Amino acid sequence: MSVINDTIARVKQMDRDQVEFHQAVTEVLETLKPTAERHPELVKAKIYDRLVEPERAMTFRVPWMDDKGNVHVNRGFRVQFNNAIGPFKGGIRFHPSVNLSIIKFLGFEQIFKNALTTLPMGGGKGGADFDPKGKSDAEIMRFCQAFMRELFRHIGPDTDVPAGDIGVGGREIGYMYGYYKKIQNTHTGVLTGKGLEYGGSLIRPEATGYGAVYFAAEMLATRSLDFKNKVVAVSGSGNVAQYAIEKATQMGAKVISACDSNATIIDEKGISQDKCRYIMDLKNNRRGRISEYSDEYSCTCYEGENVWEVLKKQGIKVDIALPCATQNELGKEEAESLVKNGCICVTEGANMPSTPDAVKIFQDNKLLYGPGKAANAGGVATSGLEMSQNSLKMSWTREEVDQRLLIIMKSIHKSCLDAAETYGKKGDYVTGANTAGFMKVARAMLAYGIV
Ligand code: NDP
Ligand code: 2IT
Repeated sequence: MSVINDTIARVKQMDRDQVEFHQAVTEVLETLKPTAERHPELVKAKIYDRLVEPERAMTFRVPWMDDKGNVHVNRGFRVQFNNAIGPFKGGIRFHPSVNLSIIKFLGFEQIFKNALTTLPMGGGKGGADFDPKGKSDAEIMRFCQAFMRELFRHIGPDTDVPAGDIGVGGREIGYMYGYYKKIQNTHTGVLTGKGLEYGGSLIRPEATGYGAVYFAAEMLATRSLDFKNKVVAVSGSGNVAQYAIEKATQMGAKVISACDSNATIIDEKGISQDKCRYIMDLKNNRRGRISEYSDEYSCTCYEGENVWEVLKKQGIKVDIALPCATQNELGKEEAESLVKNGCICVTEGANMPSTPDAVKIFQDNKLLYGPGKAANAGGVATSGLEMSQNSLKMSWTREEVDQRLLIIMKSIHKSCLDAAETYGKKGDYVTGANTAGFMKVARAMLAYGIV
């Protein structure tokens, strides 16, 4: 479909160096070609060209002072991508690799993800090229305050509602929300992922990891399979990975891996609930390295390699793979090795963790493959539930929120399969997720006219 090809070509030409953004746009738009054939009204209204252009993209200076009195300057970002179906919504990432391309890819993915959740949320993303590693609490606080000193003017509970992502968890949200409240003198649901004492929702910390496992369970059920006695590989050891490990283990699986940016641990005995709590304490309280796990539990540790590289090199077999670390962590050769070793299901807790070549290998070999924008939507869905509770000035119980999360994940799974079938790609979760998310947003954009 030439309209779609033209849009992809335009993005590549206009935003030449934004490789991650090109990757996300190409992956989504390629699967949307049938929508352009069936809905000439979308083509006429230039919905595809409008979709790839953010409503607005801000970059800003973030000056801050370290404990020794040295001044540093970082670059902050907020990309407000699309608010057709609700306020802009999406996380904030603090990582030295952050640039406009990465924030745009994440914001673009967020549009479709948020539409899939069934809740009224548009897509956005933000962050800074700040490295939280090795910083004191006071330095983190000063950075968060400096970041919010500019961000506050762009956000609001009905305008744009940020949350966490890589490098931004409960501590950072606390510092950012506290500063927003101070300078705006309002107590609103302007950030999600807040602490329970000041408007947070139960289950929000667990939601992305739990949701990804609920989604994987739905995928497995289509082949009459489940997590019981399955060997599972999880990558990462942060928020998403921790709760994916916990939930998969609760469902009867044996999770054998975790990693951080320095090393991978392989624990053939399985990461039990106790060991998972050790990882949570290590990463969230002591801010240590995953290699310490191998000293504590005498298992193997591979320095300088991620989970997928280790599985390939060591020829380790897993039934289910849950990439939960970062974008493009799982490449072609690692995908080939997973397939060769009998992996049946890959469900993404992270955003775009599999490269396009890897995705093709999963699909060609008929693996169950659940793309991040569907499988990890439980996090933002529960952020949506946090917004609802803030508006109602109420808080729901743990069981109530968990039940709603489960229902939402099942509904996303069904929407993906239904849309895939409607658009001639039965069982293809990539087409399903992109198309179902897109059609909701596109119909809203059409209703508004040319704005
Ligand atoms: P965290 O910062 O809590 O954890 C990230 C983890 O990934 C850390 O263990 C980190 O290691 C590891 N990691 C980062 N980069 C690399 C790398 N290059 N190689 C190996 N390991 C790496 O972030 P989250 O768990 O929140 O996010 C993980 C993924 O999930 C991201 O893709 C994020 O966008 C996505 N996501 C997050 C949601 C949320 O609610 N938090 C919701 C939906 C998706 P180290 O400790 O060394 O930095
Ligand atoms: O990628 C994501 O969906 C997130 N980082 C969570 C966003 C949110 O607003 O909860």
